[in-house]
Amino acid sequence: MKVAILGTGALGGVIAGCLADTRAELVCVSRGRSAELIESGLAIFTPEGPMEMIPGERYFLIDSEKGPLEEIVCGSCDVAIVAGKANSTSSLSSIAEDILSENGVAVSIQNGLGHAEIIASRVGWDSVIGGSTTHSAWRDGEGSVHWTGRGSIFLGTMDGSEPDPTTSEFVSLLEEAGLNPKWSSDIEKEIWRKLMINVAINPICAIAGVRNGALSQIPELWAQSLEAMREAGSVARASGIDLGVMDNEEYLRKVVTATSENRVSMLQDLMAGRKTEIDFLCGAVVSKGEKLGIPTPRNEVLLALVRGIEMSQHHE
Ligand code: KPL
Repeated sequence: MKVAILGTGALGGVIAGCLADTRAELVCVSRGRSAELIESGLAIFTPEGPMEMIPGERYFLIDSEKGPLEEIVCGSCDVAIVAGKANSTSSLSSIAEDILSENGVAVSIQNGLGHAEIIASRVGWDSVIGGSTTHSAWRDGEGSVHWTGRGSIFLGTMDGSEPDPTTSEFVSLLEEAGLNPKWSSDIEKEIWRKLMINVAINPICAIAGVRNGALSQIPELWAQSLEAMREAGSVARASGIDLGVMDNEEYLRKVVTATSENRVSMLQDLMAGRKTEIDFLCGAVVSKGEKLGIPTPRNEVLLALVRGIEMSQHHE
């Protein structure tokens, strides 16, 4: 099976590194300086400590800034995993369109809402599966990937149907790679559950400039997080998502405890002067809330503040 990782950053790097230990053929897509950094190999620090080095010969590297895809990879991949930042989904979807074989499937494991729709607009709904992940990772300035927490990769068809043969083989491959895949008959629920965590943790830790663990040490921050999460849950339910019985506080505490030493991805983006994923997180909650008549004042404030910080860093 040939798998393309579109956006070989922190999480994409974890996936590439784990798949490198399987029989999969790998194509890694990265951009500019990030591509240069992994040209000769990809270093991954596992959650348990030891570092694994994946030699550059183990994958076919594409620098997406260097013009059109090489003929040799066009139409050749069985799976395209969209793992880049939320803002790159459109450009990565067009690569997915070119790189996938006829029966190939594309899956987004990114944070936020709306990725499946963007990907489907390029490859068609029949070739899209939904995804979400609870693995956590960050990448340092030398391009090394630090896998900070083992989690799962949730996958599921958008209409809840059974997986096709390519998708089933892909799930087995992720299992073999130790990435702990979980098939879900309600993938939208998993995407929303992850969104609820992201709106609770990402903007607040990014604005305060603290590691995730600070949320449980500062009661005032904890209260803001829970409120942002509650609003997202109300919007999810009003959108028809069956979240089931969910104890927000218990769920948030579990994730914050497991990732207490993490600098949330939004904080890393701000520290590096990059645009954040705020529009796909609080922005998505606010706009869906507006359409459904559900007030989301906490998400509105967080959206405004993060946009303000982005502007202060001279982003257009
Ligand atoms: O998804 C994450 C992120 O940093 O974007 C969490 C789960 C909050 C871990 O830091």
